[in-house]
Amino acid sequence: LTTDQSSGQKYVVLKSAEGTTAEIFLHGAHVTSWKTVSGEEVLFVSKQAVYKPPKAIRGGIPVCFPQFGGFGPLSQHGFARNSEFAVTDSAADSVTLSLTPSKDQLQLFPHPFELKVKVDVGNDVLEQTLTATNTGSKAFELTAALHTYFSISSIDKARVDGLSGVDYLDSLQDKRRLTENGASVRFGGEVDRIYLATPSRLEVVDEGRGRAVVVEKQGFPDAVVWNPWVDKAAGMGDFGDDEYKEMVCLEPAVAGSGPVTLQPGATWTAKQTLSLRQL
Ligand code: TA6
Repeated sequence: LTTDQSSGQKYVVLKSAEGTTAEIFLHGAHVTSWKTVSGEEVLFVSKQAVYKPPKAIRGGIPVCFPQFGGFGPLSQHGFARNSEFAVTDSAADSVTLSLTPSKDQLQLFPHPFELKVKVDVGNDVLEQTLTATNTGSKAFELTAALHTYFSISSIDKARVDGLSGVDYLDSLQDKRRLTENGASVRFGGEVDRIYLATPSRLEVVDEGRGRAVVVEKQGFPDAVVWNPWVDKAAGMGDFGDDEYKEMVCLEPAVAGSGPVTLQPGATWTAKQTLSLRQL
């Protein structure tokens, strides 16, 4: 465990045999860095990010649980991303973090659970697995997402591939349902869409860097695509006015397709595997 000097928060550093590294803060079980073997940072974190409660770290991979967005009774994106996790297992290239809701959180969400977040690094690969167990006596519904911020050379050179022909809910049009008719999703303004029942393999392509991040997901039927653009960027205190030009969010999610119902004693698991492909 390492302590971040400026925030005093603890984080874990992972390193694969080949030299791929990752950093995960106990606050929110939040991945804040994934660097390739050659030392290139793949994720985006705002220079104005706040690394401690009550803020979720602006960037990296916020764990949205037990709720994504407004899809449930809690405040935006649930409380896991603002909670301190415990390390329950660790190795040089792998860590498992665990959260059980506090008394206060159980006031808000009266369903006991255990959430495990496991992060593994391999040769230019990052794998992240969520496992939630209903430890209570009543079934409950959950929505979730891995709200991943990818670093991009410049937003006009970014695109998301794999969503052509897929329906989405447009959060900028009151969740109106539309169909993606472009070969790729590009960014010429604010984009905030929940793609439904999506393919398991998507790509965030950076034409400026000549490479794509391949996102392979299991257990997440939906995928959220987000760029705040100028006005929303200006409205976020923990995000630079120009930082929308250097990031794209692609978020494997359980959201618009409907919640998961977790029976007492049952376990839900979902994962994303991130890897790189040269163009
Ligand atoms: O990524 C989709 C989204 O729900 C957007 O609507 C925007 O609110 C974004 O998440 C960031 O949310 P946050 O609560 O982290 O500021």
